Amino acid sequence: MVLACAALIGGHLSTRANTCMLMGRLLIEFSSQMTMERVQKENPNVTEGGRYTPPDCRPRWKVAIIIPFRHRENHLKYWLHYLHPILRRQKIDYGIYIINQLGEETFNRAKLLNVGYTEALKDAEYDCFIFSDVDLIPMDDRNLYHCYDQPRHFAIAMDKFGFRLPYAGYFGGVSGLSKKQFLKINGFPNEYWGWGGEDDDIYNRITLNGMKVSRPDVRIGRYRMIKHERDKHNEPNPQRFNKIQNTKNTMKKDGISTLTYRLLQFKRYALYTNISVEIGKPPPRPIKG
Ligand code: BGN
Repeated sequence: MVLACAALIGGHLSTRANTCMLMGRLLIEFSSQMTMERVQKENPNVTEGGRYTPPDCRPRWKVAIIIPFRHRENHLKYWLHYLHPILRRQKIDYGIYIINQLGEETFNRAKLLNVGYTEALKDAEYDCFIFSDVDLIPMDDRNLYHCYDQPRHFAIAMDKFGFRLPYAGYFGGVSGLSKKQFLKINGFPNEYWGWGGEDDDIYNRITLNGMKVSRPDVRIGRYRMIKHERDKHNEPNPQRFNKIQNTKNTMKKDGISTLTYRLLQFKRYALYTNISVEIGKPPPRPIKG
């Protein structure tokens, strides 16, 4: 008989169905040198493309983990080093997808996430999508990486914000939506070029469509962010203040239904699948005159 995978019951992991292997609070540090070879040796049961299915139970969700990416190879090593073992202990059925924006045009996080959703679905029948920045590592493995009744915000207590939500409507860093929830909001906006605001737009889409964000306990949703310099070609987007006021009008005409991009490479590595895409550039700003 195949058992259902453990679920959180009243804040505690059910150990009835299968042995609970979670550890709770974890020590996360980034000072030791990390190599892909080491991470590969540590994770022999992860299969080609960064896929894993628990051998001893039947998970409720099939989870695609989508990471928007450009020039962060070092962060990716730490992310894989920490996350593969955590996800395995959580008995998640998952695949890891790195969505790499080719070229040096302005970065567009939310559009890359839409690409990740689309490409992951071409690869397997996922019904749950977790969108994670590459520099965010959960500090507690009870923060379960699957989907919930409502869109989930995972990264609610980051070290850089003093382990608190920076504001009530914050939806950045790591979030997760079921396929149904994602389609209900027409996916994510494609028109946020540069840093900021796209996560607020996604939050607006969720509430405007009658859903509510679900979150873990603040003691469990803790994260460490890998420190880094500000990225090039990802300057704060000056239009973001205006744009987040207009989600109600823009969400129907800008989203997964209008996504266009050019797929240049789809390659399975041992610990992740790498998808390199061209996603274009911001439209020219009208000249005031
Ligand atoms: C907010 C940004 C988010 C970002 C958080 C945390 C904007 C929109 C105009 C207010 N939103 O201020 O995108 O995730 O800070 O850094 O800039």
